[in-house]
Amino acid sequence: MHSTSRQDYISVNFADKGSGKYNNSKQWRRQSCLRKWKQLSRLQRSLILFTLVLLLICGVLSYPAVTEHFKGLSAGDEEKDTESNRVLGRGSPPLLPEPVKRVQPPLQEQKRLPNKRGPPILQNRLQKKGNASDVQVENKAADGRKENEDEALIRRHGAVIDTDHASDGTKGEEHKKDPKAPTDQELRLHTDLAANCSEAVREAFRHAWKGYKDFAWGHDELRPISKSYSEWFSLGLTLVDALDTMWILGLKEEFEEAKAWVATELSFNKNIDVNLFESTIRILGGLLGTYHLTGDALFLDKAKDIGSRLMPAFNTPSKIPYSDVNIGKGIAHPPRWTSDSTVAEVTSIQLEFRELSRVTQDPQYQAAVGEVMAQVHKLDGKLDGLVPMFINTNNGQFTHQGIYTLGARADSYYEYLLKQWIQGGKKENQFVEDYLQAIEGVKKNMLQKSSPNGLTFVGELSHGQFSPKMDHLVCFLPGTLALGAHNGLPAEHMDLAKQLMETCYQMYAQMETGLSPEIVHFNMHQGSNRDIEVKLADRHNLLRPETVESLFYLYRFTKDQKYRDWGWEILKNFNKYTKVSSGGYTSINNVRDPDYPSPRDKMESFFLGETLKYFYLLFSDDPNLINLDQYVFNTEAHPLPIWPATE
Ligand code: DMJ
Repeated sequence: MHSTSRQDYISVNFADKGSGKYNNSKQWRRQSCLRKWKQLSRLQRSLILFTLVLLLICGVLSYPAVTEHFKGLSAGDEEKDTESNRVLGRGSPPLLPEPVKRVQPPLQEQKRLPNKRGPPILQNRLQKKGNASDVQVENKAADGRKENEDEALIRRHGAVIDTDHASDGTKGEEHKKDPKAPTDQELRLHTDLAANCSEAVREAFRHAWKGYKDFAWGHDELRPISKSYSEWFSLGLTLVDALDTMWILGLKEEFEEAKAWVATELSFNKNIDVNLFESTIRILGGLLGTYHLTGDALFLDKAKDIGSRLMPAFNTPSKIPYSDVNIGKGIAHPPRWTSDSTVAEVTSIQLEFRELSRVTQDPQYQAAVGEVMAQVHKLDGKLDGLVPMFINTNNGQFTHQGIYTLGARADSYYEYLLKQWIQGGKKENQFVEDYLQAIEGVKKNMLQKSSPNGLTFVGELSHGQFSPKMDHLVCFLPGTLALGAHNGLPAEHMDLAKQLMETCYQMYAQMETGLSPEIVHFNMHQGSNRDIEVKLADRHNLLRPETVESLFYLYRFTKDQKYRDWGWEILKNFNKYTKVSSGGYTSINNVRDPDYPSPRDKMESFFLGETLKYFYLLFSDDPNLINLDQYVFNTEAHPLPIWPATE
């Protein structure tokens, strides 16, 4: 039935073929051709065949639709590779996506691509909200509003690009001259985007502050999930750590209420044990930084008070300070289980005490911390300038020798070598010599590349054995290297800074939440299919600042927009996975589970003191907002002045 209605190519053809009539003359022609072909010599046949094949190839290639088709296919393949690079971090280079204008796949699809991270700012702004932790309870209304603003910005950006490439002859010419140079409009747009990002940081700060104010006012740390607080030193740690951040962000109201608390409530005359390093970098550093920004003597008085109360820590047989001091009783002691102090702790209090001496004209502070540096400089047990993690307060010798890391317990030793040199006007050569030697030591002993994508990373060394383990804390290093290069140290330090910056970014981008774990392990074996592994116990994120800090330095010195894009992406993910609706942000247990990142119920003071400050400075277009030729940041992001040449 069906076939009769389509008789033109079914019924008729089959019938003719079956009867044999239709092909009679054709058959005869074929037979005669065959006879002629057989009469030809083998050489003649080969020549004919060769010519026919050649003609066929030329014909195919000269047919535009076909070539376009093949070109299209290979372009598609390339795109696919780039896409899988984005998903799995595969291929080299580029490891990172180009800033394409592309709409994100729907949420369900995103879920199918769990590792998909990394699109820069414009692309990110199109990312759909959703699947945040059920506990964190995002501020949906605010997010919705932000998203609309973002999309409007993207549309405007799109318009700029399109206009430039379309009818405007002059702009077209400009593009021909230097296709990479941003147009004035694009520059204005970047400023516009940056202003919006800065506002997002201020919003994040206000949200964090609200939680602190509502549930932890005057206490050390907010516990945002349980709407309570925790004490460490009982000194309003978050408030003091955040003072200069509020000043820098222009949050006057918040600053004034915090200042009032400092004036009326902050007392160091308390029978409490504090950790020398932590209270120096957060409290002494915070007060000194705020004093310099505001000129308000209140903060200097408080700085003098805490500084002098910390001094008993240096009363040890070796002059290497104890880890803890009772600031009420004036008695210091090591931890109960050891007489060792941590190397990073005793060598990362110098910027603050040196500055305290300068502003008080009292040399005792600088002398005490200078003695520590002088001793550490002379000690045996270093490996190419790299220091072990512990030092004994009785004999002043390194202990637990043979273990080297740029992470916990050693990190800021290297940072403060460079920064003391900068703080003192680059005159104290010992510091920069030790720093340069240490960086050579890192390059020689600790630097490796991961597989399959060749991410440069800094591993650890244990008795000659290399371990491809890297703490998030190590991500201070790109920023420090860049700062050194900015101050005249080898340009190759900047190259290394850029490579490590990319690695630190990948530590975020390759996680399902887009947030870095505390510790990663890099694959070094050929044939591995991912560069970064995370052990179960290392999956937490404490809202740490190091990567954002380095992004800030890298952007300041290179003006490469990608560093802002990466920062924006990280900020978005902090908002998505760590923001608590009732106020505050929480550290999380599992950066690999976007459905339940598992809140730890703690907002560390450095989130306000450092992380949000560096975010803000990253997006600020004002190079004088903490000019890096006038200020040096302590390891808790408190700006201290670089000493004038006359001093
Ligand atoms: C901060 O207190 C400081 O940045 C310190 O140098 C390292 N640990 C935290 C942030 O991670």
